[in-house]
Amino acid sequence: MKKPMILALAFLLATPALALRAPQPADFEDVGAVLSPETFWNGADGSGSYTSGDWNFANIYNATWGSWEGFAYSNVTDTTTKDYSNQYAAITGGGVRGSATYGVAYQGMAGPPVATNTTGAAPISGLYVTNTAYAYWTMKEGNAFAKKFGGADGTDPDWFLLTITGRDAQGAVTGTTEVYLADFRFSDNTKDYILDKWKWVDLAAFGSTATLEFSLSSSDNGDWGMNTPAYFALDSLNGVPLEVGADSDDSSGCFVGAAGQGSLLTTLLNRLFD
Ligand SMILES: [Ca+2]
Ligand SMILES: [Ca+2]
Repeated sequence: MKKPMILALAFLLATPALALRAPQPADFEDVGAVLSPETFWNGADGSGSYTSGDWNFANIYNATWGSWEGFAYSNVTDTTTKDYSNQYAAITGGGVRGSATYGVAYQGMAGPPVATNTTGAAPISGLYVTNTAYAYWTMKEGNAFAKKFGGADGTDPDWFLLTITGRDAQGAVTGTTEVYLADFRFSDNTKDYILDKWKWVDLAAFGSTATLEFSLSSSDNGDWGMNTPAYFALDSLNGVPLEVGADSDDSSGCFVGAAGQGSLLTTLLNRLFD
């Protein structure tokens, strides 16, 4: 482990342009600092977006209907209310590393929510994602609009998928990755899951990226589109992954392979200039 660390550090020191400005992750604590407990921001002020760290999160608010889409942020801790009234809650009941605030995304009529790096295209480490309580309980138990994942006998190969697409400043795709927020496709049903922890998604292989688009799809669809509530929660965008096993069910924080090299660099950058 030491040798690649030293090599990466040497590379950093030999590249002063890289070290001029520390990338600021979107941890949502900056915007969340003025939120009252158990509340959220959903764009009702008509501002059309918010910025946390280096990242701007687009929002569309409809004052006539009191509805929103794109990105909100929240410090709601209620993980047990199962319906739409609890649409701003992450199933974890809080943010990454015990933080209060996290982002909530909803894919509405305008299509996949988009986050934009306000500093332009820059290397990206990844982000944490999890389910919202509303989507989690809908998949777990079903409701009037959506099926219980797995079906009555638990064997239906249902899935709820988040597809993340990175683009450079010119709009060219820098990378695409898929994260299953729920996956019942395993023939061994004991492996079926609905994500209920923060999961690190490594995007280092995307390289220099200006925007991230988050698209949700599901195996459960009807005449009006997807039946599964089109929400997910996010935190620590372009931050540093926790040590494996801390509160992640994911092993992509390991320094393995080419993508790991990018993570290591970003990790060092963040640690050096935090
Ligand atoms: Ca946070
Ligand atoms: Ca299965």
